[in-house]
Amino acid sequence: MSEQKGIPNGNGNDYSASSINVLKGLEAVRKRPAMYIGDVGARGLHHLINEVVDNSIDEALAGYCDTISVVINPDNSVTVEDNGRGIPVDIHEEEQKSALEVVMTVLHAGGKFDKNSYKVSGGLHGVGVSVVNALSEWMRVEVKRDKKIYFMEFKRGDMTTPLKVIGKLKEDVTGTKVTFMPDDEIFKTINFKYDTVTARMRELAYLNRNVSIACKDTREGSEEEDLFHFKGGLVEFVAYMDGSRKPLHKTIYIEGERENTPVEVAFHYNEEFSENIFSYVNNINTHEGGTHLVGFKAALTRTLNSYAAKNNLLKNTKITLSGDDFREGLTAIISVKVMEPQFEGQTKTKLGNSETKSAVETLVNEKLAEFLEENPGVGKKIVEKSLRAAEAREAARKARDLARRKNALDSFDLPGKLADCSITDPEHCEVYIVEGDSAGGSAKQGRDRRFQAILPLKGKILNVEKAKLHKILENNEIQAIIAAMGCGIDTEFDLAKLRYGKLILMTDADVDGSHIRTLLLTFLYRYMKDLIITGKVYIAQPPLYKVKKGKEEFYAFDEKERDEILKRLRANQRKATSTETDGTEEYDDEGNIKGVVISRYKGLGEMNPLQLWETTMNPETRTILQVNLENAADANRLFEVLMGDDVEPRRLFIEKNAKYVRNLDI
Ligand code: 0RA
Repeated sequence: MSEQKGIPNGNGNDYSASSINVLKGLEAVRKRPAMYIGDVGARGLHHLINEVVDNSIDEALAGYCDTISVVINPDNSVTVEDNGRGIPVDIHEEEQKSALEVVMTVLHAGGKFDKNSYKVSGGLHGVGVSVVNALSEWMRVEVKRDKKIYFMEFKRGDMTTPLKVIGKLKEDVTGTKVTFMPDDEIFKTINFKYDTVTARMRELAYLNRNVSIACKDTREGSEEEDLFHFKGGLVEFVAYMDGSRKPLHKTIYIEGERENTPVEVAFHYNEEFSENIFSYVNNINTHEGGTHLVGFKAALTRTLNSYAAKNNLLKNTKITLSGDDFREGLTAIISVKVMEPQFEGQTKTKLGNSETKSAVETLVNEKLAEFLEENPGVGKKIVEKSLRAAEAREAARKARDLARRKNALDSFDLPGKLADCSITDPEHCEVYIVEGDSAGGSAKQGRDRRFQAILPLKGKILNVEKAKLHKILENNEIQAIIAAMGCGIDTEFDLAKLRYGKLILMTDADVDGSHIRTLLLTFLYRYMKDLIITGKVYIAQPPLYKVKKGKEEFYAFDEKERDEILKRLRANQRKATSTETDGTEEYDDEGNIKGVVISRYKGLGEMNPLQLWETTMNPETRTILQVNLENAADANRLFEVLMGDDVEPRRLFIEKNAKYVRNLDI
């Protein structure tokens, strides 16, 4: 997960009817980039790389490419190279231009060549390399084909060097090399983050075990490289997802094709309790699941239940095993290829194709039954684990009933310490979850009570990564959060019942604060994931420093801002002293301006209500960070690393990210 500033994405276009039809081709892309790549922030920027790589992956899926490299060059341009067939260079009949030029300059041209491929339509991916070309200050393409090296160059989508041959090859090697410089007229930032690039490349390498992907950052001072090639594919991916969680048995791997749909599934059970299923369609993570996920769950429940019955494993118990019981401690990856995927849902990441459900369901039913026959030991372990889950579920139900009787979980009975707002339309209100009673007090006094609610929390909440659901539900702080949000949790989660449009976490800018924030995020991630997926979770950014000179006060959110304020004050001072003639020494021994007091806020509680409002809560002036599920696989691992058993990976993570501490919020 990563964060983006909580300001609207895109480039502020208004879609007035008159301008829509006039624009054609790549000009349209430059006019409304957000329509093609989602936004013009960091996310959209990195999408450019993914778009080019997706084309290479398509070559790999077609069976022609097994090596891809992604290099961030010293000037921050990016080179993506593959050993596929190379983009065709012959004259394209319809357009009377070389195919290469068409692919680079006509929207969605890629698909025209190859109808039998698994292209993604509707989602963000699959818009074509021409979009990347349109949004690049320049782009150079080299194609190796017919023992020749062809070259072409573009500026902001326009061809500046027509097709030419720049070299001859002795051997019949083929491939495509694309280098592009993102256009800083379009993007808010053109600074690529190596970690964001590798997260996606690692994921692609796990999903496509025949492909090796090399990544390299060659920018001065940040040199790094990685090679991703996982011959075990999804089986290795499951292990990666699990981090230090211990599997109960060897990973089950199922592969096959039903109804023209290639299906691949890998899963195992671990000693923990959380359910971690990741589903992909054409290499795209379907956060919201869909028919492939439904098919998998149905097959799992059905096959395991009939296996348990057939082998008399439920003899001495009255318990019936539900689907949830069969998914406790399950880590699974489902990857399907769908020719014409239909995406639905809030974020267009939910697969709608009904034939995919039966494809996955039939294949998994069949192959899992076979596997269990051949591995009775594994079957027994899984059923036993599920029985324990069912018992715990029963205990959780009792705890929940108890809690409900205490009214803590009922949405109409709000927790006593919640200071609610007066407006009731969720769209227009927000809740601050605040660390500690004293900060809670300041926030209550400082807020705009019409639309801002405050929920103070006492101390730490439970680490949900390590606890069973019934224990979690007994925790007072968690009960208060659930009750205040009103939307339920887990299988009973209902976004429509959410009482606030924004959930803002406000913790101290110290180690404890960041720990509490991680605990809260872990809870939200595990039990109210849709809040994160739909972008409703934010992190408040209280200032770190106050600079005071006489009656004037300035707030700084980091060291850089603090130093800028000091510089400004110093310049003003100099101006003032040069016109005065008394020659008083205005600086102390360290060169600081006299009369300036810098204080570092240790906690939110140190700010008075007005200061808290001005710096952190006033929507007109505050900055809040939106929590995004950028890469589900890595977010999952991150929580495991931060909240799980192993100390060493946690230490390494914190060490590596120490310099970004203010952004450590996953
Ligand atoms: C159109 C047709 C063919 C391949 C490609 C495009 C292609 C595009 C990219 C972009 C990056 N790497 C790529 N590799 C291939 C089919 C070529 C044929 O039929 O020979």
